[in-house]
Amino acid sequence: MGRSLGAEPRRPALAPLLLLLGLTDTAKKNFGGGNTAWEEKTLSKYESSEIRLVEIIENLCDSSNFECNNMVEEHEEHIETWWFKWKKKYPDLFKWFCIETIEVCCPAGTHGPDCIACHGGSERPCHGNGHCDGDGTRSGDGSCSCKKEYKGEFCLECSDGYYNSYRNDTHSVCTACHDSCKTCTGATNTDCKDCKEGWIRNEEACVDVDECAVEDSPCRTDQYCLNTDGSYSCKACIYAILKMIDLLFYFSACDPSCLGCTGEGPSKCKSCISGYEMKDENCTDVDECTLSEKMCIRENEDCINTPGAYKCACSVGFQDSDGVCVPTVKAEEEMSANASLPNAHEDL
Ligand SMILES: [Ca+2]
Repeated sequence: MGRSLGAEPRRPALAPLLLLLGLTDTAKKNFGGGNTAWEEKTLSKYESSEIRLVEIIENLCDSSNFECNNMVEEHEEHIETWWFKWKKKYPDLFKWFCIETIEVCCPAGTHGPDCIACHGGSERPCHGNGHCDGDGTRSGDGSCSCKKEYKGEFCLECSDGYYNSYRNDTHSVCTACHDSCKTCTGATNTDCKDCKEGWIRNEEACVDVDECAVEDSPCRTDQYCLNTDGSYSCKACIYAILKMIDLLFYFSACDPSCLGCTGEGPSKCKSCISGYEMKDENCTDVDECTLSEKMCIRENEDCINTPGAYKCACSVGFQDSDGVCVPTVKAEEEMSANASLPNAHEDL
């Protein structure tokens, strides 16, 4: 006699089972009409059928679990015995087969040849905060590998960086400390026992170290220092804006005239390299040629301002000859030509 089924709620589950039996068409026909008697008959037959047994054996292990599949294959006759003889008395196949008959498994929370309790007890091995070595098998030593928040033989204590937010004899909950604490007794930065690197203790709490506030910036001169909680970073002074709109590219940079900067962009120079001066918060080229002190002192030479510097060069019509500006050959010719002409204006 098969078990009777609660027809209504179990009906949808019948479809895949009947498919297995190759009764798809019949199933469809009968499901619509709700032929319950037919269903029950088919199902009870199926429940104790060899097809069902094969299906159970096939699904006992994960297909990728080689060891488990091997074991099942090796002990297939046991399972058959259970199916035809012990199923009613011992409905839990896993328990009957793996734990009691072939003695490969142990009940959850126990381990070793005699299935003894894991550390912390079989009810909640490792107090629920770790994994018991050999849990559910005939091997292992029952010791605990704690989750990262926990430590100790029984996973009741908190790791560094965590504190007990709840604790009694059997339960322990460890919660992360504030970012600034290496170890702590509570959740905020006033509960730190030790500060983490990058943080320093003032009277009551661990506070961020401002690495950028020091005279000597930890960054290169073409970078500025950006303080962050627990650390700092060095950012490039130069910044670029790439605009793909209208295929225009804008490139803007903290000018090479910057000697260190306090932020991104050309207006954030700390000071200027020589040849530049700070004007309206920008490093601007100094026009040496307009300074009251004359830069180019030779005769017949001009001062030419350049970005960050200046040049002295012979005036038009003159050329450099051993450090002296002398009239060019062409100019000389013109001059002599002029000299040889009768002076038309002399009489005026
Ligand atoms: Ca910092």
